[in-house]
Amino acid sequence: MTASIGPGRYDAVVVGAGFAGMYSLLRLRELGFRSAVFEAADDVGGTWYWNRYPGARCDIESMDYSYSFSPELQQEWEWTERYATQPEILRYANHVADRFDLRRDIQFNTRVVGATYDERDGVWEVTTDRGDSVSAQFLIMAAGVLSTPKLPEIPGIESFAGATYHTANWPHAGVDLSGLRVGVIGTGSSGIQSIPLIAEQADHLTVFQRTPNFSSPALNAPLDPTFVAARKAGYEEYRKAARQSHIGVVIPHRDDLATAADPAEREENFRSGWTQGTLFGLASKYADVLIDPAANEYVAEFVRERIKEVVTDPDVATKLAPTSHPYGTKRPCLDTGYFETFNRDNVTLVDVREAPIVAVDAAGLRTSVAHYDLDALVFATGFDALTGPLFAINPVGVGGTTLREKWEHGPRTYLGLATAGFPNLFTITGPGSPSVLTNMMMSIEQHVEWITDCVGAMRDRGITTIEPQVDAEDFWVDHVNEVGNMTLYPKADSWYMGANVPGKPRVFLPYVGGLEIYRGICDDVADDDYRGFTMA
Ligand code: NA7
Repeated sequence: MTASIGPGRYDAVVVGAGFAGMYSLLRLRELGFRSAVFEAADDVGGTWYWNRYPGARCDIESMDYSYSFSPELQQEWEWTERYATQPEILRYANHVADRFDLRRDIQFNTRVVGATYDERDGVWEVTTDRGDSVSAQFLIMAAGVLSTPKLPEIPGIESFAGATYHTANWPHAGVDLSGLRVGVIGTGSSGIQSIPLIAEQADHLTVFQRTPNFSSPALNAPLDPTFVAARKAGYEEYRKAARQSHIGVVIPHRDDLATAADPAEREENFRSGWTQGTLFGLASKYADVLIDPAANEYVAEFVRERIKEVVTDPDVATKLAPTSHPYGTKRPCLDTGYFETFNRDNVTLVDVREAPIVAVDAAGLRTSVAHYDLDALVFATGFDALTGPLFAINPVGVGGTTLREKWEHGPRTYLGLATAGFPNLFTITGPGSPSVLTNMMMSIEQHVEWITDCVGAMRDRGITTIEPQVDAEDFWVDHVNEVGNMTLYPKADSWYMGANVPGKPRVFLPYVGGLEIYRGICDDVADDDYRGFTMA
């Protein structure tokens, strides 16, 4: 059953029915709040609804990347692989929607296009692309962080005679690329996951790489039933530890420094990290990898050596070996046969840093030195991350100020949850929260629980509005920047820094202090009568 949201007044409007929106709805319902959820897609799943490109898969392990709030849910659901594929995660999202009967409050095929705060009545007026207009006391932005796909700024894209695809908007019926000359632009996670499978299908694949990325083998495999049984037996304890961990996944804490380590021992450690097949296997071996350039270089060189071992053509191997950013400062990737793909006869790597892309034309793509004839072009070019989905709605707050105007020089939030001048508006895993630096499921649960506890407490105390104080927000923005600047992250032109979108302010968007520290701060704020917020 799906909803048709009628006009009128709601306690809360939730934007988006991905994992953040679904859990928000469930918690609001438990509070007895009358809630309406709008979702642009025709079903639940958010990121996992849209990103259907070949090879799309989570790179946090399935038994971590799943809700922990319901012991029954986590016991009954059976993941089949260590790293779940997009279809399996989407099946899980659908199972959750059915199990908790969520669809009756979700209106699909409906994009929220505007939200204006009515100061007189203290409500948000929310409008959609289908002409709905509803008002709500609370507005919860669960619109995702990697949900505004970005095309490259290349002249002539519209003139291309073949088919074009963005990895984040992949046709639901799938795409048959067999027999075609395919070009892929982009070598982030989406490119690195899809390129090996596209290469198997295409007659010829040309990969246009601007920045080589660090990637390590995922070592994906079917889940071992003994491991699953043991994890399920201790799931509650494991989840407790994950909630109190730095990244929302339980990994050993280390104080040792790579720069102080014995070289043989360091090599040994990196080899063991490499064979873990996890995103953090290498960076977590030493405490200084993301802080000290010398320590980072040890990891970077280790990965470059592995690439050179796999790729048979030394020129291609050199081009694939990242040297322009420290390890981990762009999201590292987990792959299945990515570097091996460049040993295939039907795959060509084009370094577009060396020979920049000039234009797309009807027949293909032109760089400064050559023309590549193509039948299909795949954009694995990423997203306007974190702020893009919020600016697409561009809420209008107190005094008619838009979020875009307020965040002109970079996002300003208190705890990554709310922003002054926009009362009763909450963001989930937005800027200033640990968000994309963590297992998103753990961050989503923490945010949703904090927000719903807050609005429940407000109702119980007869409080109608909550809004951050400007000095508390200033303090948080400074703190987020300060800890970000203690790391090597700002050294890369990454989407974490907003660097992939022309004109976007160069600001480190997520909070790198760690989920456990962040959770403690949020709990303290709530326990201290929502310190830093004005409640009226
Ligand atoms: P990413 O990680 O932002 O990757 C986008 C890729 O596209 C990256 O290699 C970019 O190169 C490349 N790109 C973007 N624009 C261009 C142009 N104009 N020319 C050439 N190359 C270009 O997006 P993904 O979808 O792969 O992954 C996003 C996140 O999803 C990922 O980090 C995980 O958290 C899951 P650049 O590096 O900017 O030089």
